[in-house]
Amino acid sequence: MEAGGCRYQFRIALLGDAAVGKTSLLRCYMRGAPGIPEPELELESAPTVGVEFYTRTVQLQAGPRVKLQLWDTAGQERFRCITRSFYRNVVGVLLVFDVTNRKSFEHILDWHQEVMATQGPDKAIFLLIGHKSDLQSARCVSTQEAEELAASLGIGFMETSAKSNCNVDLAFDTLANTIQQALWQGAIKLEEDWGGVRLIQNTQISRLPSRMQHPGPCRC
Ligand SMILES: Nc1nc2c(ncn2[C@@H]2O[C@H](COP(=O)(O)OP(=O)(O)OP(=O)(O)O)[C@@H](O)[C@H]2O)c(=O)[nH]1
Ligand SMILES: [Mg+2]
Repeated sequence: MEAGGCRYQFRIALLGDAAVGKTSLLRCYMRGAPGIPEPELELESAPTVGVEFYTRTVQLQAGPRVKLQLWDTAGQERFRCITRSFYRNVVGVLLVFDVTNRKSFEHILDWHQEVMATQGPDKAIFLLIGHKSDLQSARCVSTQEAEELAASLGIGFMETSAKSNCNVDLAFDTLANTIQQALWQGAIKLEEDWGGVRLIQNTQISRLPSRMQHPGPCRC
């Protein structure tokens, strides 16, 4: 994947209803980043305002390292005009619902449709996430029906928990590896006016995660 001293950056967004656990999932993933001390995991309790982003560099299965730029979006409707403006420039989307919240599952089609309408077909790679899998007794969406929804959309599915740190790294790794494969197979192409996949200089790759609120246009 390296070419002339450059590497790739994949821009990935987490989308889904308010309080499904997007921020907790992402912070749990960031705890595993190299060079970051692992504090006690505290699940997020404050709603996200607008959009926040994080970065983490990962080693993909086929060998290359890529920088993941991870966009955590607010699920609340009142921030939708902000979050919508980011859909076009992502290559990967984690579509997150809460396995104990039926409505959040039913809204997944809307989230998927919104991104597709912005991007056109075949641009973004999606992964459906059934989150809070630790809450088995409160579950109201079965694994089977979520698998069926994912199959009908032609996307992958995984269940995660930030509380028990279950499948968190696997979810992000799976999405990143799928993007990389699509890039190699030519299903996704680099385009100058599209921020989903970008070539970046080696010197710009930071192994430390960063975080910023309301970043505006990003030029990495
Ligand atoms: N049991 C359990 N609770 C979780 C898990 N992940 C998040 N939560 C709880 O779910 C609630 C919402 O979590 P957030 O991460 O803020 O949800 P969000 O999707 O980012 O919400 P918005 O930013 O408003 O869109 C909080 O009370 C968390 O503590 C999990 O894996 N298991
Ligand atoms: Mg949040």
